[in-house]
Amino acid sequence: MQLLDAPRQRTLFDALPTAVTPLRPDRFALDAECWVELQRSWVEGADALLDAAVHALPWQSGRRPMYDRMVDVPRLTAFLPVHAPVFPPPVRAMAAALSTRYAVDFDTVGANFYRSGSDSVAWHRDGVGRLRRHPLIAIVSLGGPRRFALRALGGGASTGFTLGSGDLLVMGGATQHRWEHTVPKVAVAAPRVSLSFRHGHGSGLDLGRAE
Ligand SMILES: O=C(O)CCC(=O)C(=O)O
Repeated sequence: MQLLDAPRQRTLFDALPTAVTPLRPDRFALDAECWVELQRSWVEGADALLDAAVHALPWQSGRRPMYDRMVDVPRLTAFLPVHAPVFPPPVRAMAAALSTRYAVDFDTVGANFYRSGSDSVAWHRDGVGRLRRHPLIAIVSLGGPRRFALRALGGGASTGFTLGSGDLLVMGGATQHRWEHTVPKVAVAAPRVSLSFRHGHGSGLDLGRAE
């Protein structure tokens, strides 16, 4: 689904009051080799970026098999290289700051658009975890607050955070091998977009995602 044409995209992004603040996240150990880092309000002006992203990104709606029928993937998605012209300077500034801190080249962005509380992403590990020993995944949350939960592979109790607009969450260590994450459905939620920065993909965007 392409919501707006290119000139309109530029107009929206040109006026953005969005900026990243210094990167000083807090670290939370999930176990001896898996961790999450969190920085609240890393991005200033995140709600303006939400509006621009909702209107300008090339959102796609997916379908997937479930038992004997096809169902809609419960959110819209867009996968782009970080240098795609559709992204405004603040998104490239996020990638640059993350790449400097974590010493990897965050070169792609997977965006998810949760239109309401009915949209979600099921428990999954990112496919990149199968390709790399210790992949880093940095998620910037824009818009309405949503729970981001993690649990050890195989189930059991979950932990997590409610992510607000502008918050940054980074998963690292062996998390994509040993932990799953989800954004569950809720009764009511304001629109939210997440930007997941990944490294080492170039233009290859086959991330083996669960729905
Ligand atoms: O929207 C989020 O915070 C999670 C996104 C996610 O799990 C993913 O992109 O793999």
